[in-house]
Amino acid sequence: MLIYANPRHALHDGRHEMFRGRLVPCHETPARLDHVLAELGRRPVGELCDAPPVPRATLERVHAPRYLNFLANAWAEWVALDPANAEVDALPSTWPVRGFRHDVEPANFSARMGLYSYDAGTPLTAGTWAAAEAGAACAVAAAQAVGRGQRAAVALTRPPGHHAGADFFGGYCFLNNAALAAQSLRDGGAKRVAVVDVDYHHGNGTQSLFYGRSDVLTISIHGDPRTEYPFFLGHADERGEGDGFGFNLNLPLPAGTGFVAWRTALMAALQRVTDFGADALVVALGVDTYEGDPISRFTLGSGDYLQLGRDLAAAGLPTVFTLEGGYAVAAMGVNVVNVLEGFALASAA
Ligand code: OKP
Ligand code: ZN
Repeated sequence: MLIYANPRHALHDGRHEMFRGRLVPCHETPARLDHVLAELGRRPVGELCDAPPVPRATLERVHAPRYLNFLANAWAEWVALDPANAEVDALPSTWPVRGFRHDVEPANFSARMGLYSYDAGTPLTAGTWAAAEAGAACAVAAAQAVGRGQRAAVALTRPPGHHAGADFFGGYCFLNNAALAAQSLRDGGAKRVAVVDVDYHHGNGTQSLFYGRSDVLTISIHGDPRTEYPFFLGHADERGEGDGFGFNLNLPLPAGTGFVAWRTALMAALQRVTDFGADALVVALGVDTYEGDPISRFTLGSGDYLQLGRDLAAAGLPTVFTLEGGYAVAAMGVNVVNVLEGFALASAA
């Protein structure tokens, strides 16, 4: 198993997210990945590798050029508004909802923050673009390694990616690493790619990117959006559109769901992957399904992640992992490495 760890992840270090009318400390912190790296030091389940830079054209396979331009320049524009902004995170506060136009890009910076986002929980900071771009490079490198014949590769990165769409950020995500991996696998010759998103939150960005396509099957197991973030997508009746009809599967589960019921959903997901005839699998790996997660409400235990790894390996496919959520920071290392170790041991057997 090859592991591409984002060397620039800590450059994205948000101070605050908006929560119930207050700015509260960010849940999505550099310490999360540091704990995974520390646990990998204790249990080296794979080989650490460096990713080459990702070409702009590769990012444009998934993301809109004007969105990429905005992200790459946003911090400089924010500080140009007022030098004092260098000490403040940029957060959006106005959004073009139903009836507003999306085709005209405003000149106003705050307006563009709103055009290219969907929540106020995702601060843009001095190092956001550098961290996200280097993370995307890890996802693409992992996909290319698998395309060359590696059984598995990991993009060990943050910020996460599965909430980011073609031209929007949100849910702590800027560039959709899982989608970039899936598209890179396709561009490398895989005919059919499946994305299985096991993060607690629905992978709305990934779903939206492939919703009209039959070559990339998207599946997400997540907290029911009637009560759980991201609220406005992720229902079971979202099955795809046009050519993509039948190639999106949502498996929402109620808050409070434990591993037995969760694993039943996982088995349904993996059966669908098999029926689809996938050549490769992308796992959007969030461990915010953990019982101790501060913002999520499933009750998986640390040992359950070993079984998740074994179950994913049993699908028998070349597999790319991208790191998504997980906010019980101290348990994060054990939980993520358990998945990878379970996978590695089962795929070697
Ligand atoms: C990202 B990932 C109000 C709640 C907003 C956003 C959760 C993003 C989860 N602050 N929470 O899927 O783990
Ligand atoms: Zn999540």
